Amino acid sequence: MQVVILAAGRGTRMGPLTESMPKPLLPVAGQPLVGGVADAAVTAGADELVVTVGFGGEQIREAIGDEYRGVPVQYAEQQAQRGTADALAAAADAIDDDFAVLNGDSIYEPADLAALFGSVPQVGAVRVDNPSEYGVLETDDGVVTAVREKPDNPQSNLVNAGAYSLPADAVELLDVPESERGEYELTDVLERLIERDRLRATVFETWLDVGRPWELLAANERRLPGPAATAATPDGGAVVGDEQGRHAPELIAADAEIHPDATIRGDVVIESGVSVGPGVVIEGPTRLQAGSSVGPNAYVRGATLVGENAHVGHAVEIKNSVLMADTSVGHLSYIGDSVLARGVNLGAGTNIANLRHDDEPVALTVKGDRVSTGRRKFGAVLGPNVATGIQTGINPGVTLSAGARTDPGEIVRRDR
Ligand code: TTP
Repeated sequence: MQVVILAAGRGTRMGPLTESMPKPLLPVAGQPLVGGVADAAVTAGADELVVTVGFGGEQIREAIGDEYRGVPVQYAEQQAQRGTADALAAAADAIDDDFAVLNGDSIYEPADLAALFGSVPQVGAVRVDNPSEYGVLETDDGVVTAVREKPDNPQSNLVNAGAYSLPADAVELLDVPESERGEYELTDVLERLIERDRLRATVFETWLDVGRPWELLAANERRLPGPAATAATPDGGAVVGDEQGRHAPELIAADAEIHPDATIRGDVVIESGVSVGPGVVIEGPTRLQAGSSVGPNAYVRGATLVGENAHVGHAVEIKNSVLMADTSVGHLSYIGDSVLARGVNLGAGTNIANLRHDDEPVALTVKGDRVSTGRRKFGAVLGPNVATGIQTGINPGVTLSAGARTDPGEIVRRDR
C-alpha cells in the first residue's frame, strides 16, 4: 500500500524546539519522530512512501532519503501550512491506488497500522479519557456515522488518531471549504467519505500525538531505549558487553568506553564512541547516542535520551529528560523531566526544578496560553543554544527561547 506521511506542519506548539528544526525531526529514542512513523509503516507493509514536506523539508529529505528500508520514498512539497487536506492534496499526483495517510508526528504501532492497511476505507481510532480535546468519532457497529471536533458533550471516548486508509479516488474529495481555524482539514474530508462510503473505525492499541514539549517526553518514555546499538567494531564484529555481564551485550556498541566502575542497570543502549566514566550510575531506559560522554560520578535515570556528542559532566543528575545533540551539562547540575534543544550549555550547578510546592500539575506556555502538562513533575524547555551562568535555578514550567542567557546565580521564574 502507498503511504502518505504528512510532515509539512510548522510545529508552533513545540515553541523554541521547532524554531530551526521541523517537528518531524525531533528525537525519539535515537531516531527522528518521522523515522519512527516510516518504520512502523514499512513494518506494517507499506510498499511506497510519499512524504509531504514544507518547513525544514530539506532536513527531512536528508534524514529519510530516497529509499527507506528498501521502500522507495517520494516527496511532495506543500507551499504553505494550509491544513492536512491541503497537505494531502499536495501529494495527490503521486497517488495511483488505495493509500493510507499518517501524521509525521505521531507514535504508531506496526500492528495497528497493519490493521489499518488491511481494508479501505478506515480511520484509526483510539480510546481516551478526555475526548473533548479531540475529534470524536461516533460509530454504529464499527461504522463511523459522524466526526465531531472537540465537542462539549462527547458521545463516545473514541477519537480520531489522524490515520486513514482510503480509496485512490478519495483525492477527489479534498477540495473542502476552509474550517473555522482557517485550514483545509482532513476531518472535513471524512465527513464527505461518511456520506459516500461505509467508513469503518479500526481501534488502535497505542497512539501518541506529539504536539507539545511534554508529549515529546511521553514519546521517549514509550520508545526508549530504542533499537539496539548497531555500530560495528573496526573489524566488523558484533557489539559486546562487559565481562561481568552487567550490561546487555547487544545494546552496547563495541567501541564504547565503559569504565569498569560504572554501573548500568535496566534497558540501556550505548552507541558508538560513547564514554562512560568511573562512578557513573545509569538506570534505564536510557540511550546514550554516538559520541556522547557521561561522568565521572554522574547519575542518569528514568527515560532519558542523551543526544549525539552531548556531554554530561561530573556529578550531574539527569532524570527523565531529552538532551539533544551537542548539549553540555556542567558539573553538579540537576536536570529533571526537561527537554534541552541542540547546543544548550548549562553552567556548573544549574538546577532545573521539576515539582511545585503546591503539588499542582506543572503548566507550560503553549502559543501564548498557560496549559497544564498534566504532569506533577515537569521541568523546563530550553531552546537551541541556551546558555546558563553557574548556579542558575530554573523553575518548573519555564521555557527559554533560542539563545537565551542567564546570569550566574540567577533564579529564572518566567519564560524569556
Ligand atoms: P498539527 O500537529 O495539527 O500541526 P503542526 O504540525 O503544524 O503543529 P502546530 O499546530 O504546533 O503548529 O498537524 C498534524 C499533522 O499534519 C502533522 O503531522 C503535520 C501535518 N500538517 C501538514 O503536513 N501540513 C499542514 O498544513 C498542517 C497544518 C499539518
